[in-house]
Amino acid sequence: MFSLNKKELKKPESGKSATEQPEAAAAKAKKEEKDWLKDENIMVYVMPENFRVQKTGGDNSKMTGLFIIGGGLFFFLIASIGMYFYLFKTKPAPQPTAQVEQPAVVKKENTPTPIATPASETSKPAKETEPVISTTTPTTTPSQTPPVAAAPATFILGEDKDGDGLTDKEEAVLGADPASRDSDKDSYEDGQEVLSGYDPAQAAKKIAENKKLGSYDNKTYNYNFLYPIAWEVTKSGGDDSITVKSPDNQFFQVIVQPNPAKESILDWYKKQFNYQEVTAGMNISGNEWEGIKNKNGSIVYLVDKNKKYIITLNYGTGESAAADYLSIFGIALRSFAIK
Ligand SMILES: [Ca+2]
Ligand SMILES: [Ca+2]
Repeated sequence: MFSLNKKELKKPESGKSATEQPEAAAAKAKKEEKDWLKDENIMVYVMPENFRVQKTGGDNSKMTGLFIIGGGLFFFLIASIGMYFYLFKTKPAPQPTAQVEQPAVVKKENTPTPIATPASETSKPAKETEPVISTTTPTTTPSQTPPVAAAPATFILGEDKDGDGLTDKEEAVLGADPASRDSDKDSYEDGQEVLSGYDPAQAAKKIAENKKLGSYDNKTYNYNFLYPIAWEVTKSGGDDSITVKSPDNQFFQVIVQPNPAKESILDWYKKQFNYQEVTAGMNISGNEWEGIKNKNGSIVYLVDKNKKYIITLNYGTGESAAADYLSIFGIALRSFAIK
């Protein structure tokens, strides 16, 4: 490019000095060329530089302004982000705390669960009022599960004039003396004799020998127990459910139901009544059976040795407010035997 320019610029010069000596002309041309080159260099070099300086100078001030604006914007942006994080990031922070409060609400729901534990403690009174087989209808058809109803935690015992542990009515049933604590004069009190398996009406005789008691035998389920022979025995639903009723409509019931899972009486009882604990005093055992009794001894759930059946024995006072035959029920229970 330069060489082309040189040639182009050289031509008019050489044209002008066509009359001059070729050498001098050449030298002059060379000098001119140099000058021109100088000029050209200056021109070429300086002009853009000035240009650039001016431009860059203008750009600098512009850039500074822009930089200030940009910086301001940047600062504003940072400040905005800061504000955002302060306002909204601290807000989501309360949100987690609100979520922490939600578990606190769950804790509040858990506090009802402790309330539910008092509720299970309120089921303790239900534990006191143990499920009882209906006391008013002794002739109900037996179902798989014995019909249950609330029973008083403690019975009001019938009158016991001589205070020997047997009610006047029980003494009458057994042929003992309601006015004597030791009816057969063998030095043992009537109530104690019954509890020990002895006849309070006959000295040195077992309770099974009492003339007013007989054995009820259930052929289907192979169990037997002592009961007052003067009382009426009725069956309802075959041999599954039998009722032994006193003349004044108090009664015992013996209800048999299958135990397909072959559960122990403890497992069955817990499942049946949702009881968390069975205290040692509730355990009872007899001839070929294990059972659980309620507090006042008016209900016993028992299982036979082979865990084939669950048998429920219960005593109901019927329409009577007083329990006149709890010791007679005790005789039946203690004598209850599975063959
Ligand atoms: Ca008595
Ligand atoms: Ca005696």
